[in-house]
Amino acid sequence: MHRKTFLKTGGLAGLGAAMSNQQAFGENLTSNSIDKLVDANGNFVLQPLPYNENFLEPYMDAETVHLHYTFHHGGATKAANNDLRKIHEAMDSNNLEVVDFWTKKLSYHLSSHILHSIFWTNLTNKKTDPSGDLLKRIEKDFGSYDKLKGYLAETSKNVDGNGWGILGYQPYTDKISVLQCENHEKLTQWGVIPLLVVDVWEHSYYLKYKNKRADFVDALFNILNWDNAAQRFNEAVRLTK
Ligand code: MN3
Repeated sequence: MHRKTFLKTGGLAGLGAAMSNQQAFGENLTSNSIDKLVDANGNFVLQPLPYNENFLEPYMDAETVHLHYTFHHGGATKAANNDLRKIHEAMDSNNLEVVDFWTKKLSYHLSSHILHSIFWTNLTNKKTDPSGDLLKRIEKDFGSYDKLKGYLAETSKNVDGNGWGILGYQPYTDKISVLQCENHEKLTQWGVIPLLVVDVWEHSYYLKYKNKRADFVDALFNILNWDNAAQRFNEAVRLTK
């Protein structure tokens, strides 16, 4: 790439990153308000980060964001496309011998793509608290925000191995639930729509927090975007009523 082109591209990228988190989140939604994770051809796509890589400093360092977004989330997105292609190839050639393997892989990689896409929009560079209908629902289902916070933090800190702490809306019971997800796809409840997700894979914190996962989870509460979670809650309720 010519230096001039590079500078121009870099400038445009900088401009894009200056958008507010809320704007970028809105632009990544389709008309029915579900995060847009595929292109017009049905291929999984990595949406741009809604901010600069250093936006979450000092709680989440720029290098971690760069590696996490580019190689872990980006890698899962590419792999999910490959898994789907392998499934279609197996069906086209009428050879279903290993189709279960690719189906399992797709569950893992697509779940990673979904959770990471939500994760980036769940973060911001200032302290926020739950508000509106989400706050009312937290108080109804968990007693108070402090109680939920303790529950979500403890659940996230204690995931066995790599995984996620998840606050989600369960439309079958019309309640919000906390899940302790292993890898990206295990220990779910069918139907739960994630509202706020805490990535406790080692790649999420090891550069800055080393082995102190609990410190990372506590720090993350300083940059959780509860406005985004509240917006997701409203949409989840609206879509499933
Ligand atoms: Mn991750």
